[in-house]
Amino acid sequence: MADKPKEERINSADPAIKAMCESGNIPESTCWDRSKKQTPRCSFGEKGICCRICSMGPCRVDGTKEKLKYGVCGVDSNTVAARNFVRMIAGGAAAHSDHGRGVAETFLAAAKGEAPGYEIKDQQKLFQLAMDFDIEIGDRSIQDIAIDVGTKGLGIFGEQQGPIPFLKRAPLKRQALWKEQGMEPRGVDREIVEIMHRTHMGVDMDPVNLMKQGSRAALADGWGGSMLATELQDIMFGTPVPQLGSCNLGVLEKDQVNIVIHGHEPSLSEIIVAVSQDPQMIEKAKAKGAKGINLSGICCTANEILMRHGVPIAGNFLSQEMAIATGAIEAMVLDVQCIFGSLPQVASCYHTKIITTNYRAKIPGATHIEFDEHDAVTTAKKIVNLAIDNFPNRKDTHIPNEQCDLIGGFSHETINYLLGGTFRASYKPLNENIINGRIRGVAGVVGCNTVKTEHDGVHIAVVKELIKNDVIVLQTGCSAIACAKVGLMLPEAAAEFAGEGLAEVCETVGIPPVLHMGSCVDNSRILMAAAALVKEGGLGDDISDLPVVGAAPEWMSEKAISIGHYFVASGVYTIVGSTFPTFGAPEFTDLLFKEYEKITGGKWDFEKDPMVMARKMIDQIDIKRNALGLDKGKERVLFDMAMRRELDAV
Ligand code: NFS
Repeated sequence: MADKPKEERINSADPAIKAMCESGNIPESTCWDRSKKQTPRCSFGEKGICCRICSMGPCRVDGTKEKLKYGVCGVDSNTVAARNFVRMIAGGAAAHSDHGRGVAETFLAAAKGEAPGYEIKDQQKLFQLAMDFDIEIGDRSIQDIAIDVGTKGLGIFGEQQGPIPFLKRAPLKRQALWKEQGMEPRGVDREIVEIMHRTHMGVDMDPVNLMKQGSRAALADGWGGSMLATELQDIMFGTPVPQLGSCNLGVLEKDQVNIVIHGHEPSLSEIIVAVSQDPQMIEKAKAKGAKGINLSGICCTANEILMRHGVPIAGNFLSQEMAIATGAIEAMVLDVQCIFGSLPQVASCYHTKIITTNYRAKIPGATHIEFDEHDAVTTAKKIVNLAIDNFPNRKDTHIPNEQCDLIGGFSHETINYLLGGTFRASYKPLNENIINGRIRGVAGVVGCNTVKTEHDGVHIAVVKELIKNDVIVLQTGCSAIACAKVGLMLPEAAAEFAGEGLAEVCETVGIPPVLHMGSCVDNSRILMAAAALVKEGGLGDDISDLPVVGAAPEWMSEKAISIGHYFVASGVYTIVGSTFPTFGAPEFTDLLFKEYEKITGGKWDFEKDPMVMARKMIDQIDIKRNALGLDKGKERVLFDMAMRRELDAV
């Protein structure tokens, strides 16, 4: 046990975690404790200039020190940092895309009638995707169309030639730029393999060339693997629509069987949602002394089931160990990604069962109940039964009261409908409000939590500052959960926190100033929103013309690097906090922070201080507004009859 008082060990702005710290009910060892034990960290590793690609190393390569200027094979720090960075992109793109592939496999099995429990919920979107894929619709059956869409979708991951079909969704100018720059991706599998090849010892040593490949892989993630995951999930599970949910550890119920789903793929959790509402299961829970079954989620699986079912969110990435310390969770069900290896160890002090479900993700000490999409209901029943049977083993519980309501479910389609109306869905009102300056710009604030900054604190501070300055914020991932915990995703937040212009628009439409757009693969929804803004007109003819910026203030995962880079490669200024993995290589960092803007119109940036980060984002928005001539303000012109006639003549 650390000698500091428990409450000082944990650096979090989360109101529920603060309450737990005050009452002293926190695990013996947490990620914050382990992080402290890891200090001081190797600065070469932190700055991206440690190379362990071959066994002649590891080499610490530092251009500022004569002795360490080159690795054994002769590469310098810029090559080392570039190779490490594109490998991070490969890791992140692989995680998103393998998730997408899993969904595509379930989708195809469902279409063939081989996966009971799944169905086609959004036919409209199925038709849309069929058109994107040049699949005939005619009077063919839904099943036949779905089989073709699933087969084509699955094939895209391994597409050898490219470009992948969704690139066509980007503005024409952007497509031309990618072509000209040699950045049009083929299937994501091929792009990732090529990264691993090029970064093998003795292959690609040119940072610019390496980054071209990094861009291709990131784009294959954003406009490929991730977008496919989002689209197929929407077709199978329903495209999200706004609905009320609640968020934070207070959603756990003292007198019910608590099942927490944690991870990223919604295929199993969708079925668990249904099974946990089965009257027989509820009866069984009652027979064990509980009043019912309460389902909640952590990380992006939580975002997925919130968006589609209003299932409450228990917390984000850094809440996972704390959730177990409430003593109120019968089963924590894991699928893939962002799961702490410590969970079985933390759970061993409580009665919580840690259940892994994916063949790709097993943890020593956890119970493994493998998910099979062909028999998902059986898997889900096993899990729910195990949780119910565990209820009598519960000892003292310490559930904090803190929870907050939120509105989730703002898909790209919803924004379209909400702003334009169901029968004239359009981004026009958003564009017009950006043009007239009520809305200054749009910021995507996304990504993880990290122990290196105050948990949630940076997200909240950045987002509050942005909306105060009339920037509407689109969110996904753990960043969305951070802001939901403090009420920023409620329509009332507009009056309380937003600037006058943004508040006016939000109040007119009835939306919060901060919109929850889903999980991290759903960052593809933000790409779609950006493309729609360009298409609507009046804001330039490419994504890089838009007053749109991106940020991942508390990033930690390789997925965040892949996302960040597909935004940069799509033309968006993207800023991150906490740390940046190339600082030991100034020239390579310059390529990402400066030169890239000349190549793609987007660039990376870094800032730890949330106020400065928000200011930099607003400045970027203003630069774009000025370039579009919006700084002069659009005069309101009252059209007389002659002017109208002139318009009609055009
Ligand atoms: Ni995104 Fe979502 Fe959270 Fe970060 Fe992890 S859960 S996929 S990687 S930590 S936002």
